[in-house]
Amino acid sequence: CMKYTLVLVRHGESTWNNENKFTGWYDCPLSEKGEGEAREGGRLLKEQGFTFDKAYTSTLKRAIKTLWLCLEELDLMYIPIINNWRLNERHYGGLQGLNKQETVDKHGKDQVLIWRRSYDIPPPPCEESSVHYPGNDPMYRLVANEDLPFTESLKMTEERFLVEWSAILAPEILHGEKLLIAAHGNTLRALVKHLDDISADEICELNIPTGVPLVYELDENLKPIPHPDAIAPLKGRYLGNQAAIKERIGAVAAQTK
Ligand code: DG2
Repeated sequence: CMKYTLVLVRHGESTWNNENKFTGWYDCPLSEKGEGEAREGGRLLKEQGFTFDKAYTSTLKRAIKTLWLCLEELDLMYIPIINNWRLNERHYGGLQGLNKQETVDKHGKDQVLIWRRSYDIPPPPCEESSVHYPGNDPMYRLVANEDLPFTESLKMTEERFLVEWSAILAPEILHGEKLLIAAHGNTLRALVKHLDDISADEICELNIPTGVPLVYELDENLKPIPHPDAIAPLKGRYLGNQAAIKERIGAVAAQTK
């Protein structure tokens, strides 16, 4: 039987999503369209009667703002928000700031697909002197140096996210707290890979749309209970118009043609 509800949301469209640039840990804001998507996500949750006790997000403003807009629509601005770098997007290394389509033109579609979607092959690293190296950003002043990435594969992202998941989030869910997680395309791919037990091969095909709440019902072992509206290999369901959501999933895949 259904025991716990967990809701995940990828931030709304960011300015760099809109410009089709590899973003990773770069801290760009939401685009105007992205703010609208975030509000719409909050409205859907409100409409369907969801409520939350606590929210988790990254240290990046596109996810934080998405959470704020969702909570405003839900009239839940009072709940505690925890910001943690372990929920940050996968670090895109030396690709951060490059245009995705131009990178395809230069390195070929297959190579770029490996960088975007393979499980354990990281993109090329950034330089230590680069603005993209988190060691040069005061935001990460208190994070141990050995935790700061020069680049990350999905596997590395999963490992550092699961530290926080296992130590903090999973116990809170088991304790009965209703959590809302606002994060990123690849951190959410990492989390659902873990929850839904998706293989390294299958995860390459999985794209997550911006601003759409993804609802999981979990059993007493935090295993997802398959929902009839779930789009395989996910067991959780997206809220909203299913045809429109499928189109938006396709648009994420089509960022590199
Ligand atoms: C995108 C995901 O991250 O890009 O880093 O460019 O979710 O924060 O917009 P997000 C980025 P892809 O892995 O889909 O290329």
